[in-house]
Amino acid sequence: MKGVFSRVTMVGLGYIGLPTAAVMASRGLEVIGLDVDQGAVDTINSGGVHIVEPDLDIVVRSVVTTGNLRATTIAEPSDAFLIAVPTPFKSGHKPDLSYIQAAANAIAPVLETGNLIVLESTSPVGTTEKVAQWLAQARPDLSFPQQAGDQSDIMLAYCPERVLPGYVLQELVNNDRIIGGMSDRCSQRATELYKIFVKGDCLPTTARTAELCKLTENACRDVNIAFANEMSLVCEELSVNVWELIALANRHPRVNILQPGPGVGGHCIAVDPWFIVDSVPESTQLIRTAREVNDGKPQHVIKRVLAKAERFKSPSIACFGLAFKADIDDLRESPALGICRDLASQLEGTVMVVEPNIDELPESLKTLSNVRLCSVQEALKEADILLGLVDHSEFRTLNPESLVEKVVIDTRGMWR
Ligand code: SAJ
Repeated sequence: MKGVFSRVTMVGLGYIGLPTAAVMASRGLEVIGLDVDQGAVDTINSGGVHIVEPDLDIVVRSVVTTGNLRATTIAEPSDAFLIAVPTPFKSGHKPDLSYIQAAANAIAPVLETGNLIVLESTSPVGTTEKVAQWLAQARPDLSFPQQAGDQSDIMLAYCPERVLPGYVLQELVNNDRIIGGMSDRCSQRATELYKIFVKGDCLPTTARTAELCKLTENACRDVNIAFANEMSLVCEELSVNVWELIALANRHPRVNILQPGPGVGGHCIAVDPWFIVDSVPESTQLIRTAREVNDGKPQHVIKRVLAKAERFKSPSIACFGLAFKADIDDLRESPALGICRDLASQLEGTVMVVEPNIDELPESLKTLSNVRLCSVQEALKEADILLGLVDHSEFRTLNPESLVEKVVIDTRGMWR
């Protein structure tokens, strides 16, 4: 049942916006995808996708063919506007809200009485209120919830995305959603929209609580990963196998330790906790320290590799994996990428990158003459040191015999 919504605009057609637009379109809504990237707009309008996510290509092709989804760079009137644009940080870990502000500016001229605006981008507490203020300045002819409460012409809510890359299409439908309306009517209207495609529960709250809830979820995961990473340092010093230790500790009914790795990557867990620290710096020692523990891990890995490399005259190091986690092609904030780059610039030798999910090296590695992309077989044949950075399925199933002659540093515990 579509009810009051027949046309919805998705602002931002990235890793969250495009799947959300496609899923809404597959439920019969007319969805307009608004993006500043003309290349992405053209790709989508021709039925293609510019990001990798299982089955997304099939859904996008289908909804573009039926005419339910089309992309544009120019805003059009709609019943609802969802905003899923990036919120990176600037220097000093300060949140950069410029993409959200640009999105608000883009839709302001086409807003009409009765419209709903939902912010999905991960944001510091108070951002939805800021969006409402920007829009009120741009459209003094309309009333907003901070002025008119439940009677406002325009309704605003914050509803964080919570999907896991690799499982986006399932999680978009099945996960529970937090709906933080700026008034009760805003929450009700946003719930009506999400109920068109969400099977999970829609849980109403305030916009500020919803904003902090999203940051809390990712900060919680970051702190837990930091604990695992710290234990991996402890284990190295005490000659204990951290993977065995964690597996055994997790047999306690109330212990559930996550897995250590070469650092925490991606555009969420490595970024979002800073938004809490930036808002309340005096009260966030644990969250800040966890960030520092996780951010310190790549340097620790580099030191270990360089120490092992000393015994070779011109060592070749095969780095297994470049993505920020297993079985995806996303290199954003990837610790593996930074490790490969720093190793290549500090090493008198060669870095062989094995990354089955990409066809060419990213710019930051292309410019280094001692780095090349190669196959698993080449790496196993030629490299002196095998460095496991990402536990892609292709690497987890390697024959253990192919590793025995080599110096192996496995940051993911995949070759135990
Ligand atoms: N990692 C570890 N050890 C672990 C788990 C993860 O080192 O035990 C590393 C990964 O290798 C990766 C990083 O942490 O480098 C982040 O990976 P992730 O799988 O924990 O999370 P993301 O960034 O892919 O997605 C997270 C999810 N948040 C939570 O699980 C609380 C997802 O639900 C959010 O929607 C997403 O952030 C987001 O967009 O905010």
